[in-house]
This record gives sequence, C-alpha cells and structure tokens, in this order.
Amino acid sequence: MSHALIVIDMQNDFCPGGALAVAGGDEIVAGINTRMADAPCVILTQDWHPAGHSSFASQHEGRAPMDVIEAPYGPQVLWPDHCVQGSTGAAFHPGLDTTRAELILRKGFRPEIDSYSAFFENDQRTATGLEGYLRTRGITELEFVGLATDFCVAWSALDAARLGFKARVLTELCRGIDLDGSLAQAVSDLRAAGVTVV
Ligand code: VGL
Ligand code: ZN
Repeated sequence: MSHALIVIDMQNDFCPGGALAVAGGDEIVAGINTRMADAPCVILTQDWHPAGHSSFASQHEGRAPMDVIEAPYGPQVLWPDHCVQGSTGAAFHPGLDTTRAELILRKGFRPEIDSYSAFFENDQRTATGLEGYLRTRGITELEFVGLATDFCVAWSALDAARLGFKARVLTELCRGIDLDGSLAQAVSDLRAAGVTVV
C-alpha cells in the first residue's frame, strides 16, 4: 500500500497577479513544500493549454470569462486565457520546490477539450495516463493539494475515488475559485464519493 502526494496546478496564472488568480493561491506554497518534503512520492500537475484553447472565452464570439457553454462533451466554463504553453503564467510558482517531483503531468493540451482532472479530460473518457502510472508503481493511496479546490483538485479526487484509489483532499493546502457555490458543491460531491476531506 503505497502513497503519493499529488500537487495540482501550482502555477503563476492561478496565483494572485495571474490571469486566473485564485484568492490566496500563493499562501499555500510554503505548506505544500513542507508536505512534499515528507511524501514518499510527489507528482505535480501543470495546466498546459495551446494558445487559442477552446476553454478560453476569447475564442467564443460574444462570450465573457465565467460564462458556461455547452461543449460537445458537456457544460464548459469559459476562462480567461491562462496557462498558455511555455508562458510565465504556465510556469510553477517560483516559491514551489519542485525538486522532489517524480512525475510532472501536463494536461489540457488538446485544443478542443479542457482537462480539469489529472486522470481524464472533461469528456471523462480520454485518459491522461496517470492511472496506469500509479497502478504500475503500486500506488493505491493519494493525497491532493493545490489549485483550485472546486475544479482541478475536486475533479481529480473524484476520478481517483471512482477508479478505486483511496483519496484524500487536504483543504488547508488548497484554495478555491467558488463560482456560484461551486466550492460547497465540490466538498459535498467529494464526501459523497467517499473522498476524505480534511
Ligand atoms: C483550473 C480552470 C481552468 C484549475 C484549470 O486548475 O482548477 N481551473 N483551468
Ligand atoms: Zn485551464
């Protein structure tokens, strides 16, 4: 029974001053560094969109950030342009100590589909490969921290539970976007799915 810490999207664009800033996103950097120092396996995810990604409001005539559209794979929130591949916004927060990361998993690189979860893109079918990586390493227990609680952290932990991993979200090392109550909804969805939320 092996365990991994999965650090979700601790990137400049999700921190204050970034394109899709999550309030207090930078406050959790030091605590995550401490947690990584003690973890047996560390995995980082990185939101990694091509310019002109379909999740950007800028690509949809007459739409504004935070509007919700019906994409071919279901409802999709439209975001400000963020985490464009190779940009400073897509880089990890400069205070994040990435030295112990054994895997850096990039997601959201397909132009036509967004990917909140570290396991599946938003069609909930296209795999990122993380499940196979964890299984072949014999990792069965996952702890999630990072940004944003109600999107990429929640979707990742929900998929983890669905796939049969023992999953835990450490909320003090997460911060949320909270769009129309999405934070409270995420916590109740996580608990209902059997994810431990502490
Ligand atoms: C995220 C919105 C768009 C996240 C990523 O990391 O939670 N949210 N892309
Ligand atoms: Zn994104």
